[in-house]
Amino acid sequence: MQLQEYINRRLADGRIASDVATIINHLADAAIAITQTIRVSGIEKDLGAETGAANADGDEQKALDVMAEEIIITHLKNTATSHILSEEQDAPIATGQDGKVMVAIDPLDGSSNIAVNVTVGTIFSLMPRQDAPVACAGRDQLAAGFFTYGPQTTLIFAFASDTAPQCFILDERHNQFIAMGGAVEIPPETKEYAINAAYSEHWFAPVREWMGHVLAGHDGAYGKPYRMRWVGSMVADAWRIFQRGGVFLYPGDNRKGYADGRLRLVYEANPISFLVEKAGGMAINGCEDILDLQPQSLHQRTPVILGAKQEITRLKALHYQYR
Ligand code: AHM
Ligand code: MG
Repeated sequence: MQLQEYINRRLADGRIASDVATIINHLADAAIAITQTIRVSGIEKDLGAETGAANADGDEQKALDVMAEEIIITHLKNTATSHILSEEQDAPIATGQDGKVMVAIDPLDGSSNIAVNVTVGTIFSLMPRQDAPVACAGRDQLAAGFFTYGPQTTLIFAFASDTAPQCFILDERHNQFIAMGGAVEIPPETKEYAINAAYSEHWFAPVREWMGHVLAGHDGAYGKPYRMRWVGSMVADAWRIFQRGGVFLYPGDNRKGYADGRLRLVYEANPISFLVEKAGGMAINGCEDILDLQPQSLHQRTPVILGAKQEITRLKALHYQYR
């Protein structure tokens, strides 16, 4: 089934509003344009080249960060999007449309992987328009999802009324997203984890203790050996978890400026946590569910610990223990 038909069916059964449907369709068109940019422009241009500018979080902007953001803004301008909140911008972009929806985007997640031809992606979150463009709590998102640009371009998203996310794959012969079969469900148990262990000397006690049990394998408290995977693009690590389970951690640590980790609540943690809960997993910052956090600022960071229920329950208990 094509994405368009899938969305039309949702519209027909009254489960989504037409402005939300249009925005998802335009985001899909933007992702097709970004895919083409990656496939073709990369031949003549270094997509991973630094532009010399930095984004709102102080990260160096790459050529593709800027191109992806421009493409998305162009595609959203003629929808019911009142404001675009971009990870790359200090302030919300008013589109001039009198719409009821705000869209938060991480135009290109995994920027550091552009130069090495590793999967990157676009994350999006649709929120009800607020008087001032302040982001809502994750639980109040209208829809959320992400695209990955890897060997294949894929999409996973869910509307608020959905009980599970739906996955699509881009047929590049016809520029159509086609639904992938099967329910997206994160199994409660796993033997696979993703964390950047290079920061282990800086971790706080709960993550340290959990990792100790994990690394002890058969002899550890969890009694099984684990595998480790870390792509360095959250979208790629998350996509893997939606396909075959696992857990992902970007916890806070005691490096300067990393008490709340690296990932942004509004642009990264909320949309992916929204999908994780719908897929039967859990997403926490330590003691709280990410979706319950009330954003205090657009660029605030949050520790992110998500995926298989059994492991996240263990991690939550450890965070309570050391609180
Ligand atoms: P970005 O949006 O600027 O690409 O940053 C977010 C990325 C995530 O995709 C990834 O999980 C993380 O940063 C990797 O950070 P680190 O290099 O510290 O492991
Ligand atoms: Mg990102």
